[in-house]
Amino acid sequence: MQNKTLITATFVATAAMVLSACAAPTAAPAAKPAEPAKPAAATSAPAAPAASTGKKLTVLCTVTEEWCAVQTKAFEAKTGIKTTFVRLSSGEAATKLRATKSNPEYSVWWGGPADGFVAAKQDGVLEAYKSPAAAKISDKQKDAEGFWTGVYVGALGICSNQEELKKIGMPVPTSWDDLTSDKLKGKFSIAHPATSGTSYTTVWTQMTLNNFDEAKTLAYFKKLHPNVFQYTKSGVAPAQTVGKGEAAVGIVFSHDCVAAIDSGFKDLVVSFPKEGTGYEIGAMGLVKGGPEPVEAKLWIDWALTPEAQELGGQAKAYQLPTNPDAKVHPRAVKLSDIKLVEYDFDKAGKAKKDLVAKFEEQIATQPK
Ligand code: S7P
Repeated sequence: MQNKTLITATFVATAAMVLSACAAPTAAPAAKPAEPAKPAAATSAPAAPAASTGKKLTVLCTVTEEWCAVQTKAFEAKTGIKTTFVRLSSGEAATKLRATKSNPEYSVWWGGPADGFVAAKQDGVLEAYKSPAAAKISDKQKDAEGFWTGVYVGALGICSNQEELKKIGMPVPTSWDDLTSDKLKGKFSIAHPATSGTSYTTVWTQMTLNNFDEAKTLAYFKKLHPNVFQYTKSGVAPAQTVGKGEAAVGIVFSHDCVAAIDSGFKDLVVSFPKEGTGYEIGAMGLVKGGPEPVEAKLWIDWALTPEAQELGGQAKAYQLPTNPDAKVHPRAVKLSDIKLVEYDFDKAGKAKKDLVAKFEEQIATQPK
């Protein structure tokens, strides 16, 4: 059930949608991708493990620290497996997995856009595991060979600080072009695609909008570059930067801007580019040769249950669940309300290494 009193969704003149702290989604639908879970029938039987192996598990975790903590604590309570996590952004996690390929430190990688998992599969750091619980997940939201399985879905949005926009005399941006406005010089926040899966989703969204023309895509980021206040490592960070007024506008997954609003940054507002926006399937995968394979498989089984997928709200993580039996949080942004690009995760993942290298060469090196 959507709580219609919490999130604003107003169509502005340009037909892009704006969300802020005060009212409810009312927007008309646009393009539809793999629409994830519907509000739940609360009765599905979880495929979660009942007994403890008496062992431990360290999760390589790419969602927010807060959500990693909620999820690992719940898994430990459910299974008795002592569960800790290390939080790394998508690009950093992939680098870590490649660097430790001959002696892996982690057994499961949980969270972050699926294209990062496609790239990791190519790098040979993941192992196929088709969880019985994955039968519930749409074929569009999992790898056919079982190298990754989707756990949540969310769309990129523009996160703006209304007070900062007033100071520079700019309305809430509603297009990708608006982000290149001179008024935003030094006032735009974005993560770097080498470290951040969110940022790579932005790069691939531009690739899609530019008909897979790399030169045009990189030209867009060159034009945007003078506006960039700072390339952050993590994809979530721009919501904080903009919330604090250090920048006026940022690009993040829209749920991260909604979470920032709920954390007290009340001047923030979410809008969506009228040309269409990109989205993620947040995924997980078994690490090849990891030290805790039994526990890692139990994690994957459990993470696909409605019980596990409904925990995000406790950490202000409002992504849409992939299990159709899981309840959708009232603060979640429905994909049917937004115009989305046709995002090809496989193609995006396979192009990632090359495209990120070109971004580093031609636009900016990654933050240290
Ligand atoms: O949990 C919030 C969330 O935005 O974090 C992931 C995001 O890509 C962060 O990782 P990066 O630092 O690599 O960008 C998303 O998958 C997720 O929705």
